[in-house]
Amino acid sequence: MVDTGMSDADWWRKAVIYQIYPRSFRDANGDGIGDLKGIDTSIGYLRDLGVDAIWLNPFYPSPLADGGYDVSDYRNVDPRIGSLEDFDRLLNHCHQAGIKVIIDIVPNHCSDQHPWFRRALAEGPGSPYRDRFVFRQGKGKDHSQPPTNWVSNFGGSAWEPCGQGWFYLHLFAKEQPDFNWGNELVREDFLYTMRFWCDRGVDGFRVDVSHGLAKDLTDPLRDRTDPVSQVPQAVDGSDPIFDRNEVHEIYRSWRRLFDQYQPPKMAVAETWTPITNRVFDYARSDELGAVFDFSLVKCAWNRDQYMETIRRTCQGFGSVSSTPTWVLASHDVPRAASRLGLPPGADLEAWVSSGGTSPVIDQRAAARRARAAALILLALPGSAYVYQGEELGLPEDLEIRPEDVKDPSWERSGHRFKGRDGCRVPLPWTQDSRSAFGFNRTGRSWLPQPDWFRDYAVSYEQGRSDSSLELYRRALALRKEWVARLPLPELSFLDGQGKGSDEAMHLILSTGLHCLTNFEGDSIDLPDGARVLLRSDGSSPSQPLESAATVWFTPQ
Ligand code: TEU
Ligand code: CA
Repeated sequence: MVDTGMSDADWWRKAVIYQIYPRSFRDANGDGIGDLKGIDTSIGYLRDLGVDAIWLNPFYPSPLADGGYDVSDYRNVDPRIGSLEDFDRLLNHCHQAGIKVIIDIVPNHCSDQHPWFRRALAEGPGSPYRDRFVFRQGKGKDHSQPPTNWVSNFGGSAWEPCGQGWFYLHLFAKEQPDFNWGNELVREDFLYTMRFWCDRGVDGFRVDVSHGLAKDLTDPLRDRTDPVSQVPQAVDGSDPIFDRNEVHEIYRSWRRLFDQYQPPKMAVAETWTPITNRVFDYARSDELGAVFDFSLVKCAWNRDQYMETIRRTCQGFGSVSSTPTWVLASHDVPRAASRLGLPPGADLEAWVSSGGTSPVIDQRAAARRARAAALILLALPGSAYVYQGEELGLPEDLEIRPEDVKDPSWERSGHRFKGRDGCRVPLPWTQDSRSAFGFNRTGRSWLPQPDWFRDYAVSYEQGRSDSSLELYRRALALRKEWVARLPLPELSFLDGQGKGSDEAMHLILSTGLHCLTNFEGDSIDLPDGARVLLRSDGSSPSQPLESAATVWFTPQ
């Protein structure tokens, strides 16, 4: 074992965390829905890939109005996904394999089938259950107008009428009523829920919509200046719903709970806001400790964007003594192996909704860029999140038929936005289409898989030196020595000289690793004496670096 100078508590700071969307990972019982047993049987795959941890998207009982982010019971497993015993077994097996497990906690809203909300609706105005949510009378003489202009993230008003001139608030689908975090019972119940999972042995939490919990609910409620915008409109915490100052007090109380465990539980905030330094506040050591940085997700394949992002992110995390987190893909955004084919400034949602016809991308170029980007992601100091299927170089499925779409944004946007299903299609494990490409044995699949999934199957990529899977495996193995050897290697940029330098990004870590990317330029000669560790383009070590390729090397 290499002595990293880090305590157990810091394991996540340099970890590679593999994101599992349970319904789409692997289906053990063949009902077409991925399950915990399916994950359990794939631990060997995860270990061979070399990940340090997995993050499980919600697996709780849910009517699935939003892929499980509408939770009806926070302390249980959806029977379609497994049971608490299955969970304990999976956790145990992961730990035996040296893999940590973090789970998703969804505190901004629950399902409208959650017992509290059902009672709030059934008992009507005056019920104490109503105060756990956000009920208000509508505006206008007959109270038929929504209380404010707030808009749901999936389109339409954020207020749903529920009889007698009353409305309830839902920042997402109408089946996802928002909690009132001003209510003490809500606060206590979440602490109880997190204790429940901590005691079972989970290693940490990913906190959904972390910037939304604290709202300004003083009456009369205030309209927002730009209601459609789903990011905070103020940099001083004065937006009525997003990124308010009071939210941090909630996370300080969570940290006190997490620190009662040895090692303390980690937590990572999901905070979609434009990068102002306020994002990093969620990562303070007396709060969640980490926050996702989504800026790489937002970068087009462009050197200046990558360089600026990496600089800013490293500085931002430094300012709160946390460590950077890096994300290229998730269950919410189109897959890198397609998205990176888009020109800078392209509208992702419109492109997905056009079925990938406007604009049409060069899939080969996009795939090449995704491999080059993966080697950037995995060279960066801090923790890296890898979404399931990215290691296969899986493209976005842009051909999902309207009748198959599950994402609630499709209906709520009046069929304008197709949404996020294209990155949630069940994974291909083998080339056998009769078994849903090895997703299960029956061939059933809750989202249809396209025929071309065959070319990205695990069984096909395994052992092929030019495959994306083998690139990830080698990168993860090398990362342990060349990135994760130090708690947080220092990163600097080398100014390029000579041909190709305008389009090159040259990173150097204090471990001695050089990571050189040619974005779009002329080919670049590698420095004399460079010892090549890995190349994203599969060319032989000493060959010049063509565009859309990354090489890892050391100078001797
Ligand atoms: O996402 C929060 C969120 O704000 C996203 O809707 C985000 O703005 C969008 O996807 C960016 O493209 C989280 C979950 O990750 C998402 O899957 C859920 O739908 C949402 O919360 C509601 O729980
Ligand atoms: Ca199943």
